[in-house]
Order: sequence, then C-alpha cells, then structure tokens
Amino acid sequence: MSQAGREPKVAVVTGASSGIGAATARGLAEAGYRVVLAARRKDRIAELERELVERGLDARAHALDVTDADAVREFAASLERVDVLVNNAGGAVGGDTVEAGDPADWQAMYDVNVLGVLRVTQALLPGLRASGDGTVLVLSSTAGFTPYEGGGGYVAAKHGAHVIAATLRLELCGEPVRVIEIAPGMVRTEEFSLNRFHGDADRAAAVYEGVAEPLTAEDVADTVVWSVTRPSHVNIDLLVVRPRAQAAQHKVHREPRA
Ligand code: 8X3
Repeated sequence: MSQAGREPKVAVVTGASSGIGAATARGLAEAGYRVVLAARRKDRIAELERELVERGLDARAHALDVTDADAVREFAASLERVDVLVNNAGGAVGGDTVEAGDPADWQAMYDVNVLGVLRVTQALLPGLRASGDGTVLVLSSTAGFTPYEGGGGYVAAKHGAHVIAATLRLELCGEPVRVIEIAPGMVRTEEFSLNRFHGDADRAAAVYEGVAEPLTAEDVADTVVWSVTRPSHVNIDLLVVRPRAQAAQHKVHREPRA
C-alpha cells in the first residue's frame, strides 16, 4: 500500500474514539493507511493518534460530530486526499417498545445512524471518486434486517443505513467507488449497550449474560480491514458477522448460571 515515494492511501473512520471505530482505525493503520480518526471526543482520538504515531503508524485526529452539517463540510474540505470512508459512527438510544418509545430517542438515532452516514458520504464522495479507487463502507447491523422487541428505533435507523449502502451501490455502478456494508450481530464493546440503556450497567450486562463469546470490536474490525483490502474490482456487498452463539437475532445460546 504505502510504497516508497508514494503518498499513503487515506482512510477516514468516523466514531473512531472507541469500540469498533477505534479497532478499525488500528487495523487500517497497521495495513498501511494514513488513518483520519474522526469523532466527537477530542481527547480520546488525540490519545489514539498518539498511540498509533508512537508505533510508527500514520494517523491524525480530527474532532467531528457527524450530526453537524457545517462541521462535516469543513472536515471534507480539510482532507487533501481520501481513498476509504468507514461510516462507523452510530449507536442505540433507549430500549423501549414502540408504544413507549421517546420520539426524541428515535430522532437522535436517525440523525446519527442515517443522516450522519448521508452527510459524511455526500461530503467525501467527490474525493473518493477523484482517488480513482474509492471505498465507502457502512457499518450497519443485523438490526438493519431483523426487528426485535424494544429495538424499534434502532432497527428503523439501521434499516435506513442499509438502504443508503444498497442504493448508493446502484447509483455508483460504473464509477471507481465501491460500496461495502458490514452488518455485525452481537458485539460486546465498552459502550454500545451502556449508551443504549442510559448508563444502566446491569441492563447493559444482561444483553450478554451467559453468552460465552460475543464478538469483540477487533473481530468486526478484522472484517472491515479484510473487505477494504480486497483488490479494487472485488466488492463485498454485504457481510453479516455474528458470534457462533447467535444463530439468528432471537436465537442466542446462553450458558445457564453455575
Ligand atoms: C447491534 C446488534 O442485536 O443489538 O448492532 O441490534 S443488536
């Protein structure tokens, strides 16, 4: 990738401050990309930038809120080059039924998971096209395909993220930009469930109770790096990845308590 005398390819990762985003940024930096770490929490991405640079890898942090259209435009203008965009920023807010769901939670989820992907993708597409070999990757979820109780707002938003990837792939056919979607199932990260349940650690832990090995952020990052580093003509349209203990959204093997 990074060859002598040539500028390294640039990969932008949104939501790079933790979990799948941070693991993906590490993986792409290790694969030779100059990684742009984009996330709201400046201190976290600065720390990750330091870590990567100390390891001799190429990274730079850029504070970004994907729900802020002006900030996204300024961010795009600051990039001299972009080859890969990993739309990872997203998350769940609330675990209520449709009957009890707070429209503000649904709106927040739509804003980050759908419009966030839209804003950043729109802003970076000219650069991705100009690279002559661009990749847009959308981190959706198995929630983008299968509803479940208490997941309505998140499921709706992830269906939206899936539709962006599927539509964009059709619209860009014939252009030098491929569109990849990765849909993870149960992944245990430090923040996903905690954020979903507004900091309720017991409720967050219950999601994974008895599951021997939920996926880790690194497991998912591995699939991102693999997909992105396939030869240009190979488009991994959609990759669904779950832990072995989860055969389907509702079919999860849980070990009984000892
Ligand atoms: C996370 C997977 O099952 O919690 O995207 O919706 S799930």
